[in-house]
Amino acid sequence: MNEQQKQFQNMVVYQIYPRSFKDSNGDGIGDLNGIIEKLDYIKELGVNAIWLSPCYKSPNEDNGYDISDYCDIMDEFGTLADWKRMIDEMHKRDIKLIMDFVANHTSSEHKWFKESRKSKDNPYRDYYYWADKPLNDWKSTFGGSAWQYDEATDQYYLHSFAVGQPDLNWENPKVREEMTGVIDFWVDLGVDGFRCDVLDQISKDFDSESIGNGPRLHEYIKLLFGRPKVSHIFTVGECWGANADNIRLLTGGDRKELSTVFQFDHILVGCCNGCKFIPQEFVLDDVRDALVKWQNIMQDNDLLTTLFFENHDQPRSISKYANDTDKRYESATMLATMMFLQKGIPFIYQGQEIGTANYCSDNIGDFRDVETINYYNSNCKNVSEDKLMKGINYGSRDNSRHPMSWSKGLYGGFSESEPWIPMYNRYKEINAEADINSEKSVYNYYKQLLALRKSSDAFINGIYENITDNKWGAYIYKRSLDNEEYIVICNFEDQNKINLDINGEIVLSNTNRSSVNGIYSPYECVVLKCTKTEVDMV
Ligand code: TEU
Ligand code: CA
Repeated sequence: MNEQQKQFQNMVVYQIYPRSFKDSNGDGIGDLNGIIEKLDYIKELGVNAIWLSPCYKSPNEDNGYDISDYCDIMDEFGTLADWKRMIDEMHKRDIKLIMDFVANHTSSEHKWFKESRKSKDNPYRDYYYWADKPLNDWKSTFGGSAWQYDEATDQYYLHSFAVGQPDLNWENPKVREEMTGVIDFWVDLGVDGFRCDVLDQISKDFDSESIGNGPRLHEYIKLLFGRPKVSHIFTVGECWGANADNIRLLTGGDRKELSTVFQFDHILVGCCNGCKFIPQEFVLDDVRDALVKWQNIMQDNDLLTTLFFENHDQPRSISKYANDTDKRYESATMLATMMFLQKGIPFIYQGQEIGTANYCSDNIGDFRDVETINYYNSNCKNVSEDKLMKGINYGSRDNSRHPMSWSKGLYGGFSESEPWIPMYNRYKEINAEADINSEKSVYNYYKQLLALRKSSDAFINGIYENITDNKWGAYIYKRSLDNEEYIVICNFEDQNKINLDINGEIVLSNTNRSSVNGIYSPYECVVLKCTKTEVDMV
């Protein structure tokens, strides 16, 4: 880690999916002024940075991840003037703004692509990949071939995602220049960092089986972020292809590439062959093992890592990993404790802090996500409706995209008119107002948890050590620095007997536990500040 990465360890990030966060003008769509209204709510939680999913001009085939103008704001979200007020209001509260940077593809409505598709000799032709025939059998993440036939010039173009998201050709120096220009545009306006969408896909090897990790990846990343002008910003790469071998190249303190990346091994647990719509039996021990593995890799290599369970592409964590009914509070608080006291930067996704669960519907008409709808359409002939909808309810990205529920009022206080996607179906029971005023408040627990994390450098700079040993059904780890030592004990679903030979003081618990030893109830967790740590488990 370089000095800057060490500083970034103090960040706590809250992700906003603007379309579904807060509508300020009653059109059923969240917007930038809505975000401003809720900054105090976010600040109060103990957050000091916001990752904003794309808010640029877009026809919304993929809710803003298909950008038609990188340097302007989506009409439905507001104006550049609104955006400037928003970043000012954030900075006033010492909250950093991390924008989403989509470098791999544009919208097919972007002027570059509109030009590009016109003729083979158009000056923008080489901004994208065109070929007489598909160059390989790559599949689009959203189903079907990644090559789309285009009549105008009788050629195919590459799209790793939706048909309306053509991949940019980074081999073209003009593309590289345009994209560094985009970064500079926002940095000049005061942006503090970028979350970089599928960044490891920008360099391609057409002979390889996978779309990512091409031969010029590091050169391109360095070009974007290794420049002195942007050396102060925070960058986190969405790099599905990051592994133990290349992680140091991407995030090493001397590399001038990324501050950090997201790790997905724990997210892929429970997905059959990586498919989010096909549930696979798992136990939380599998999730723990994935976390332990990456905590160790990152610590051993002195790299900065990220900590998250949720984002706008994933189902709600309590529904997938724990219990979203009678143990909802315990599940939400235990998962948070397990994740966010590890070493790395916490990322909280809107609604997670009030224990929001998955959305359930047996009607495909209630879904909006292009990935979900494509999956439904390509499987509805072969798979029974019941089974298909079960899979969709399990894994759909729309699980996390329903409007944030602020109150039990009309449309959950999100909007005064019908939202663009059905209102979250449990909003009367699960909403910010009810949660904050409840005795078992997930939000208030998050506040305590983040305050605890901030109170001791042991949680930030300290050493991480997994001490679960051979015990199943639990995750027990230690964070220590100099003379300070904390033990985090998270129990999974069963009644579990845990005995530790430790003297200490309970500094956080999601029950009213008075002794660290003994039987743990389902999803119970405890943080102990201790003096002696000889662990002896029964
Ligand atoms: O996602 C990339 C990606 O491959 C997955 O996270 C994807 O969401 C898919 O569901 C995997 O099954 C990023 C963005 O986070 C996502 O929202 C965009 O749709 C995608 O890139 C294209 O920009
Ligand atoms: Ca609106």
